[in-house]
Amino acid sequence: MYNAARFALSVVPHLLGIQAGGLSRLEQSRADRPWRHTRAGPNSGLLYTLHTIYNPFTTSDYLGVVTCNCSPAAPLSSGISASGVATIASQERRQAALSIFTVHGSDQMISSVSRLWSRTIHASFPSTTARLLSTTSATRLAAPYTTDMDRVPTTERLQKLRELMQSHKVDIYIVPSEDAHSSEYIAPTDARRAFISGFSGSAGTAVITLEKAALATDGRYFNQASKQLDDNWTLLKQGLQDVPTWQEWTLEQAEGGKVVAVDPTTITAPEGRKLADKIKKKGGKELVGIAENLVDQVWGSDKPPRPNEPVRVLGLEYAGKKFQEKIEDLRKELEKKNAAAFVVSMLDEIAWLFNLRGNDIPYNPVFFSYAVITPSKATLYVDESKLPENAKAHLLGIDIQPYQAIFSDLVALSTASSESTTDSPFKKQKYLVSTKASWALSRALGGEDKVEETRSPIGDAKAVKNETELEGMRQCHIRDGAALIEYFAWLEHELIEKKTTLDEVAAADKLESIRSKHDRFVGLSFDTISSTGANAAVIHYSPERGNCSTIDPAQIYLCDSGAQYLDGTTDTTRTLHFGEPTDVEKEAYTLVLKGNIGLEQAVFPKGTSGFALDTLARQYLWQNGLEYRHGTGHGVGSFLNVHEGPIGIGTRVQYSEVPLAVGNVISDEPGYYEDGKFGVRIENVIMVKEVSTKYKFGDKPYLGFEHVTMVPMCRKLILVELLSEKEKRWLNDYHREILEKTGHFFKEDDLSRKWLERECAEY
Ligand SMILES: [Mn+2]
Repeated sequence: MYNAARFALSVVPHLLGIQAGGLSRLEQSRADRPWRHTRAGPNSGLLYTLHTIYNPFTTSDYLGVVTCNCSPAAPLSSGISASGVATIASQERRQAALSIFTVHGSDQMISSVSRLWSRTIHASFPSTTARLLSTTSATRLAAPYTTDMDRVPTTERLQKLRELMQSHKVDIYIVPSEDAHSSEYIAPTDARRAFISGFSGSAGTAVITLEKAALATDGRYFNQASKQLDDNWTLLKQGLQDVPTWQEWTLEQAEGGKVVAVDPTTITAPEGRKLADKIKKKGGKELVGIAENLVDQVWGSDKPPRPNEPVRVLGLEYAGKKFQEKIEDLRKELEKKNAAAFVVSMLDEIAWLFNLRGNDIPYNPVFFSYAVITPSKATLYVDESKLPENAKAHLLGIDIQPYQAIFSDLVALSTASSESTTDSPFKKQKYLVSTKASWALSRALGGEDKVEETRSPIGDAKAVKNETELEGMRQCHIRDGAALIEYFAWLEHELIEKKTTLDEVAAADKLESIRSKHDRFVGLSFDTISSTGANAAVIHYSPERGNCSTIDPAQIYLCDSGAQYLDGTTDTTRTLHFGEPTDVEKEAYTLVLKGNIGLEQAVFPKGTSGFALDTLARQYLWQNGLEYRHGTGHGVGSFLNVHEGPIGIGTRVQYSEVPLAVGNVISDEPGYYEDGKFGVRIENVIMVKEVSTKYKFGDKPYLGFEHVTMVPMCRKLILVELLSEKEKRWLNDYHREILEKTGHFFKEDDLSRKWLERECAEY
């Protein structure tokens, strides 16, 4: 059990004045207790709801559920009494604290309870966002969750920021969304753009001048941003005609010799260079990097601390290759490039390289760190307090330095090499960094002359999975498939037989609880897309608790979800219908399915890239004048990030630069979307393997794919007459394989077994 959470379990009831007699024992098993279904006690007075949900990613062991029945009204410290239910739950990676209780007292008393709770929760789950969701009347108990779309007052924050800008002689300050590692997801402590602007969406850039403030975001977030931004902000709707990009807006503001500043850890070196050039060309003075983040200073003591979650060793039974060998391979790359060192900045690359996994960022099992690999030395920059004894033993021979020491060390390293004599072999050598490394790292190394930006050799090596990783992928997809089968069977039964009203989030919660019962489950690999009807047409739809739709059994339901297991990462999309689909829906689904099968059945010579294969997934849609506006596939990590480069299937130029290779794991996810009506996507994870062909022109290997996802296609949505004989055979074989591999999970589960057998029946 994870200590901080144990603290919470003991201290929260205490703070609330709840008697220990009301505490149930900790569940020992990984039970899927429906912790969100807490019931409130007698309703009188005000109902105060504090709902803390975050840290979907803690690797701490399951904590169980504690229910505190605090009725009749128990006295609280300052004369406030409360009755109701307080619950704290933690699944391996998803923790939550939820309390619904009636508080008798004044507004002031209630706000003091609120503060108490927030502080307690914060102290216990450092990477948890505790917030008061609503203070409302008891009659609203039926809908205890309110939305997270409130307007955030930023006047005071902006004023403080502008004072700091003036003291640094800065006219314009840029606040990107990124953390120091170009992570796709960030920890709450790095959510500076959200703090300063009030806009909490995942993508956007804030630009603050001494008089104005602008927030740029894309079409996914126009609605949310306009609700959350207060009057201090101009919303720059990116992608709309006549709306400047944030860069253009910054350049306009910088005219007349203004100084623009940014925290150089939050922007990549190429981006920093580009922007600096433009500022000078367009009449601004310069772009400066200020090492101390100004927003952090405004945020002050309210800023969540940097997560300090323990790092775990990923055993050889999962990693398949010793980290010492991976470092040796990397050194061969250094030698080829005549480089002095590789400075590793991407968190998933460090986790992969050292066979370690962390818990600092939602959905991504990574930990805050840097690494420097030279021909003779390997240094890992990570705070030692994160390393349990077995991790320290595992890292024997590796120099461990504090996380923040990277910058001064790089300055020292780079200075030492410039001062060495001309005959030094290091004289002409450059430091390799990935193109996604921060401007701060590049500056510490002495800038452009000293640094070579390259596609990361670690990224390339990581994308080619070894036999152990490939087998882990197969195995975790069988368990994950069983979870999805159980979920879809349950969902259909609830909606059709029991006529239960279920919203999109409640359904996603059930799916998570089913997944969490399976072996080696660690957490989700991204936020589940659970979408009904027209919502399925929103490609990046993310249902919001308390503000999402009720699943309509007469509409299409699209579910795109995935999980992290010790032996692999999953990502599966299935589109279902529980009633009578329309002809158009069936046709669209079948064309998407044909594309999915078409890509999977591709056979291609070694050297072919995902760029060249993209049309195979689109061909049947194109033949009917249809199309989808997203890529077809992305690399998938091994118990790492669900999106990983450098491979991909799509029309991005970079996909043409990296050929697919045996051992690559990639998604196959064509779709079709009709705005306002419905959406279809079918996603399997596939792995590149060598196949045998009748001939072998060019005397090179010919490659193909192996699917690992084990979830049937939706029978109701398939128009069999559109399938070729070969496709029908593929479908029958696939369904037979699913039955064989997942059947044993349902020996005592009639509901799931019957659903599975029905969906997998031969065509
Ligand atoms: Mn995907």
